[in-house]
Amino acid sequence: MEKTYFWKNSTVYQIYPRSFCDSDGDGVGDIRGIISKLDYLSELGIDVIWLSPVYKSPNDDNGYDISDYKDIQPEFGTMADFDELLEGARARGIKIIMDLVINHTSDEHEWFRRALAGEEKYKNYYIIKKGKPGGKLPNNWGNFFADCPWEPFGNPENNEYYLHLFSKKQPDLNWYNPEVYNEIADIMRFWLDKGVAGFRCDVINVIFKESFADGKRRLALTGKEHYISTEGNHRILNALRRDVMDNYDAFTVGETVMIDIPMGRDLTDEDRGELDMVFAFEHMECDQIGVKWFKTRFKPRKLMKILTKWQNGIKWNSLYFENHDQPRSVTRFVKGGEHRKAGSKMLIGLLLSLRGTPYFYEGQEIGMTNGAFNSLDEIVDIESHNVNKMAKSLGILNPWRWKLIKTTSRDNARTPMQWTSGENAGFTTGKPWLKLNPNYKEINVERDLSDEDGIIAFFKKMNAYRKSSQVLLSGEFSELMSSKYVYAFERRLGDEALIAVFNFADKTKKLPEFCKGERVISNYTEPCGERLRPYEFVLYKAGGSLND
Ligand code: TEU
Repeated sequence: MEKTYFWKNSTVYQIYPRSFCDSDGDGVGDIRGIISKLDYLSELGIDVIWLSPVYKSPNDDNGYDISDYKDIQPEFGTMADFDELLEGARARGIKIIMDLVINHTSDEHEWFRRALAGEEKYKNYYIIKKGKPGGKLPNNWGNFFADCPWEPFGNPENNEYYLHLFSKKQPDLNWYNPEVYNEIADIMRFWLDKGVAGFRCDVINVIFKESFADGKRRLALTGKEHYISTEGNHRILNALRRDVMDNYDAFTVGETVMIDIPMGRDLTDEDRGELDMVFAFEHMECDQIGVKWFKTRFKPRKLMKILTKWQNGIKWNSLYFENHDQPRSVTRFVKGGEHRKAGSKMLIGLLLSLRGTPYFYEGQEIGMTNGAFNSLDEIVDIESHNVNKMAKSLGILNPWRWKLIKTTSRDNARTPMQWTSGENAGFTTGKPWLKLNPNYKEINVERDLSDEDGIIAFFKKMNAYRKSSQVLLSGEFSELMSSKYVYAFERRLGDEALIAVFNFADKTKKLPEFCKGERVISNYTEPCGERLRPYEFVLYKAGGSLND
C-alpha cells in the first residue's frame, strides 16, 4: 500500500463523544449528534477527527474501559450510525481516527469474564500473579489513578491478583501472549477495513511489562521503570506496523506517557517503523511540581523552552495544548478573563505555526474555559474521586483537596460543548451528564460565529493559511527568542521564511527587532507599533519592511 502521509498536512479535531452533542435528549452526546455537526466541522477546515472511544463500555472510565471492541456503545448509537458518520465525514473530505485502548480491556469484556470463569486460555489474556507470602501483593507498584494496581482475582483462596495500572475495572492485557496480539491486530483490521484513517493509541508505551519485580520507591508510579517504553513494547509496535498498518494509508499517534526525546525518537523513527507520531507530555507538565496535582504558577518561558526542545529533538511532533484529560489551555496559560479571546487565538496561532500535526480539542475553537465546579459532588471523573480518597487518607484537609481537584480534574475539559446561549447550551434537551459551564451564555459557537473577529474566524483564517503555506507545513523550525514573556521562531523552507512572535503577557512587551516584513496574520486587527499588545500573535513574511 502506498502511503500518502496525508497526516503531515492535516489538522486534527478531537471529539469526546459524551460531551459533544446529544441528539436524543438523554443528556449524553452521541454519534447522531456528531453527524449533525459535520457541516460545522467541515467549515472549520479540519481534516481528521479523532474520536474518543465509542465502543461498548460500562463507562467506569468514560469508554476507556472497553467491553466490546467491535460494537458501539448503545448510548452513543449503533454501528449503522457509525457507518453513516464515517460516510458523512468522507463526503466532506474528513477522515476519522479511532481511539485504540489496548493496554487494558474492561473487566466486563468477554475475555475477562471467561478468565474469571476459569478458562485458562483467557486467564492468559491478562496479567495474573500470585500474592507474596504473608498475604502480600505481587509487587510494590503504583497505579495511574491513585489506587492499588492489584485486585484479587476470583476466589481469594487462590491468592491470585490481576494487574490494573488504571481503574480496577480496567485489567491490563498480557502482551506476552501471542493470542492477545492476534486479537488486537484483528480489531485494528476490522476498523481499518471499514475505512477509518488510523488510531490514537491510548497509553501505548506501557503495554509491555518487561518485569514484575518491585520498583524503586517513588512519589507516584513506583515500578514504572519496568514498563515505560520497553524493548518488548518496541517489538510489538513494530510488528503491528508491519502486519497491520503498512497495509493501509492510515496513521498512528501514540499517547506516550513519561517519554523523553530519545524515547520519542525511537518510537517515531521511520526506519524502525513503530508509530507515526507521539503525544509527549513534557510541555503539559510545565506548570506542575512532581505530579500533575501540584500545580505551580505558569511561567511562559518554561513552556517555550520545552516546545523548542521538542521541535529540535523530534522530526515530526504532535502539537497540542488540550485534550479530554487536561484542564483548558486558556484557563491555564492566559491571565484574566478580559484576554480570553486574544489569548485563545494566540494559543491557536502557536499550535498552527509550529512544525508537526496540530490537534485541537472540542471547544478550544471558542476558547472554552475550565468547568465551574463547586464541589466534588459535581465531578464525575473516577481519577478525581480516587485522588480525593488518597489525599484524605494522607490527612490532607478538604479545602486543599478540593483546590487541587478543582484546578486539575479531567472534568474541566469534559463539560458539555457550548453551542448556543439557549437551554443547556444547545448540547441537550435533557439533563447534561456533567454540569455545563454557566458561562455558555457568553461563550458559545453561535455567538462566536456571529462575531467577525471571533475565535472561530481566526482559527479558520490561520488554519487555511497554514494549509496554503509549504513553509508552515514543512519548513524547518528555529527559535529566535524565548524571553520571560515573548516567544519567537522562524519557519524556513529554502529561501522562504516566516517569523512568528507571541506575547504571553497581559501587558505590552517590546516587539523584537527581527520581527520585520509583511504582516501575514495576527490576532489583532490593527498592526502593532513598537510594542506587542497583551497576548498578541503576529506572523511575518521575512523580508520587506516592518508592518507594511
Ligand atoms: O490517559 C493516560 C494518562 O496517563 C493520563 O493522561 C491520564 O489522564 C491520567 O490523568 C493519569 O494521571 C489515557 C486516556 O487519555 C485517559 O482518558 C484514560 O483514562 C487512560 O488512558 C486509561 O485508559
